[in-house]
Amino acid sequence: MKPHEPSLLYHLVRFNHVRNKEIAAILYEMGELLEIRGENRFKVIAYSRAARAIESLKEDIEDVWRRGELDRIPGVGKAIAEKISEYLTTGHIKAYDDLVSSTPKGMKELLQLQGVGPKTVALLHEKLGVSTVDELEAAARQHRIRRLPGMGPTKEANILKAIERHRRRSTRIPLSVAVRIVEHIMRHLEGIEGLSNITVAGSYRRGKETVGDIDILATSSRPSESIAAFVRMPMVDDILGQGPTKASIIIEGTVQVDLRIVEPRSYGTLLQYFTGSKEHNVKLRGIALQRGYSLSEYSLKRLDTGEELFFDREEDVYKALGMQYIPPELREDRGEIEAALANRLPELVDLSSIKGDLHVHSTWSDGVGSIEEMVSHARSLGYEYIAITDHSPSVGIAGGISEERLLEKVETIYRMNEGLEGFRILAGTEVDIRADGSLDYRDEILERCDVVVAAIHMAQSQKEREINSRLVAAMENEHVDIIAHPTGRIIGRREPYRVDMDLILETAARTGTIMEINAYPERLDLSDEWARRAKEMGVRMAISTDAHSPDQLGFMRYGVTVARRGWLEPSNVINTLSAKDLMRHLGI
Ligand code: DGT
Ligand code: CA
Ligand code: CA
Repeated sequence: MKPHEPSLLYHLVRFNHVRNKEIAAILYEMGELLEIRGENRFKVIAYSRAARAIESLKEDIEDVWRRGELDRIPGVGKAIAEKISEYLTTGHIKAYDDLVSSTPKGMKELLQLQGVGPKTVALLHEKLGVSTVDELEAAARQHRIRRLPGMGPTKEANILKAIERHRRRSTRIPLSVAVRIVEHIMRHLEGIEGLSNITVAGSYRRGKETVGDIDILATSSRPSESIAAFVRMPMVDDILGQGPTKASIIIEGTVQVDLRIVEPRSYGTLLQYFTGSKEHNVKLRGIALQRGYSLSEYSLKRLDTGEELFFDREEDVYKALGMQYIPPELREDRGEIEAALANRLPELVDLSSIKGDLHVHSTWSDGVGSIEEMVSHARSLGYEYIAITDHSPSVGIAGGISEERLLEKVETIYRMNEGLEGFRILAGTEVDIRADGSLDYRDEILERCDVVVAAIHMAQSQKEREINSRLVAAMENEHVDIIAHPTGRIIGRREPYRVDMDLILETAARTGTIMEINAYPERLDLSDEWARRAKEMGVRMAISTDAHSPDQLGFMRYGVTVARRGWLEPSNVINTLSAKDLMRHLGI
């Protein structure tokens, strides 16, 4: 992550209260640690009460301290005032440091479990000697928890569930999994009476490659009934929280979905806010302040007159701030606000501008669709062409085909094209770049193909220098048109191979080699950031699905999302060309 740049807003809103927040956080934590350790209840309460008072203090605590009035803050007694004073003078509180160092680390982690508070942690520690999540799990499995005062079989089972969730909590889900879940939920939400304007916001709407949780906004004529119907949906595993206009549920074991029922008149600002990213929002609020407005999720308020403007459409929020509408995929604070203010946002590529797919497999290698089936599905998507690019022999596990078979395939495709009207099948290959940088087919064979896609599959653990020279050698081969999945990463499973991408993109620019944005959901390779760099370096890209079945041609949407997040315009993407222009470009 790039270093955080303090924005104007940060200074205006946060600066004055930074100390207050720090101190409140420490006091809260002291209260919890004391409670875990079974300390006197009044002492525990004193800390949380003081923390709350400081949190809601209107003025800077340092000013109060300079006036010597710390103990005049309601809830702050002499002992706590001394600790605050110690903090403001020395930067730390000895009693806090001692408390932290003498509390087993695992006990603080126990507090993060849903439904487990300091009192429970203290009880578990005192009665069962539990001080880590693992020990708690063992105790629950041995049914030692249900016998404790105030516990029981249900609470014990809930603890096990909370542990499971806690363990998987950091796992973000791939966008494609989120899409499947959202589509499933949507079918149910659409049937809930009174619920309308349902939009998924958050990282999902921005099209991030992985999604932490799913944030849904909607309006409703009967909010509490809508919420009740939401938490009753059949696929709900758990309800994390439920209020009159908001609920959080767990689906498929670990995926959190939040539904917020919002006011129609603020729908535009709310959608803007909950789409994020946080970094984008922070910068946008800074711009609003510069223009004399305070932007919140409810309204845009004039600072001088206090007049409040409401927006039911998100577009109007950006308009009121004097900038172009920013597509959600760009909202990462990577220069999009500056570009929108200067009226220089890119005209992003979209699915409707895609005219074909340049990397798909058929039953000739490891695909499950015949060429005819792939073609017929491609035509149903409105495409003008498709390149059938089966594997070469080195990739034996993927059914790579011999030179003879490839030539046979090329002939077959030529014949098929003769009977086709308004569609072109390109005879291609996904040729393996071998460990020594040579290609898996001889040049005279590659020459017979319309499209040559080259890729590394084997020997991926080589040193950077070796990987670089393999890719450069492939790009320098005059028959190679496209490099597939250029970094080799598999999301959540395999890091990119060691490769100098700047060198690779420079070579692509020099040799006119097209770089692939592989749309396969586990790949998304090039990533959004590399795609943007490639664009800046003048490299053209192909968005390709690597489909191994007809329905996987539908992965194109994920590739297009990556391209949009990489600021790509149609002219940066080769498969926005018509069949005629593409063939001219490829010299067919
Ligand atoms: P995720 O769920 O980790 O993939 O990422 P997001 O972006 O969906 O984040 P999430 O679910 O925590 O919050 C949804 C949006 O709400 C986020 O994109 C922006 C907004 N938001 C949340 N917390 C804050 C905040 O502290 N400040 C600001 N300005 N916006 C926030
Ligand atoms: Ca989210
Ligand atoms: Ca959320």
